[in-house]
Amino acid sequence: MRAFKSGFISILGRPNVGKSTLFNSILGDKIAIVTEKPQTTRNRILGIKNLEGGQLIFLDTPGLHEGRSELNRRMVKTAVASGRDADVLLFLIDVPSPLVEKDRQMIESLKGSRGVPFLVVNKIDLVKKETLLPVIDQYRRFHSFHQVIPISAITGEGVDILLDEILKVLPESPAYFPEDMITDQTERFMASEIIREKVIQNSYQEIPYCTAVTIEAFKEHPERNLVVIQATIHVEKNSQKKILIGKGGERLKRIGEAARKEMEGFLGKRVFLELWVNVEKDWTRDPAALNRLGYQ
Ligand SMILES: Nc1nc2c(ncn2[C@@H]2O[C@H](COP(=O)(O)OP(=O)(O)OP(=O)(O)O)[C@@H](O)[C@H]2O)c(=O)[nH]1
Ligand SMILES: [Mg+2]
Repeated sequence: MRAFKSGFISILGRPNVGKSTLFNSILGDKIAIVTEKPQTTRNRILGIKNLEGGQLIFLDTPGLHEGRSELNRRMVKTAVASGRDADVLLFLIDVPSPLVEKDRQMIESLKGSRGVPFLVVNKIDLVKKETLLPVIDQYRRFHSFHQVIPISAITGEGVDILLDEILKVLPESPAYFPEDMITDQTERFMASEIIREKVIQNSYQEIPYCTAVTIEAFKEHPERNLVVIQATIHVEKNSQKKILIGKGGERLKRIGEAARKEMEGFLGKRVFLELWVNVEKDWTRDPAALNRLGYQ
């Protein structure tokens, strides 16, 4: 019998390359939020994949970028820290729009890590196969990757090969987590993320980048198969609050309805969701406000 293996795999890359999409696709469940806009993920999110020969613990991370606010800095710090102790580093790139020089800096920032580096070439469903090789060559020139694996996180192409190759390099170890556990995220956190996803999907310009969500109450009523959730959406300015609420409260209502529907699917219960909008002046630059809003 082959020995059981376990280890931590950090998913790293520029914003919007498909890290969270890959994470969800591997776990077979929507754990991390995904949007078409960059800088969606802000925290490290852990997900557990059990295979016959081992336990793979994936860390989804915020995109590596150069934003100026304290929030941007904390996001990047979170990502880099999750790469430091990982056994495997998956550097994801977006093959239709490679950013070789910027990706080079990102890979440099993790050179001290002991993790086995993989180059994961994502979104191959969007390009012709013959365009892959020249891009891969450029990346190979500045870093020696253990493996280069083309995938499509959306269609699932290449993902099983990726899992097999990861398992090969993981250390022998018993499982770290119980077999029925899929994530370390609380239901409260996931509820707040679902609301943030709906805000991002229903807003424009700076709003997605200056929105945070906190859960004020999460009350279960098992006898009625109901959860009552009260949440606050924080923005930085009065003008943003007005836009978010919309004419006659129309936008906020749309966000609330989309969030409630998704929460009901994920909790398997009826959800009563109440949303407020609060102005937390310049919170993305204020360390104390960032701590309060969950970005320590
Ligand atoms: N066509 C195609 N689109 C993809 C693929 N993977 C991700 N996307 C899309 O790319 C966009 C960004 O995906 P995310 O998973 O949120 O990207 P991310 O790297 O987690 O982004 P941040 O959290 O902002 O750093 C979404 O619109 C996805 O649907 C893929 O393999 N093919
Ligand atoms: Mg993400």
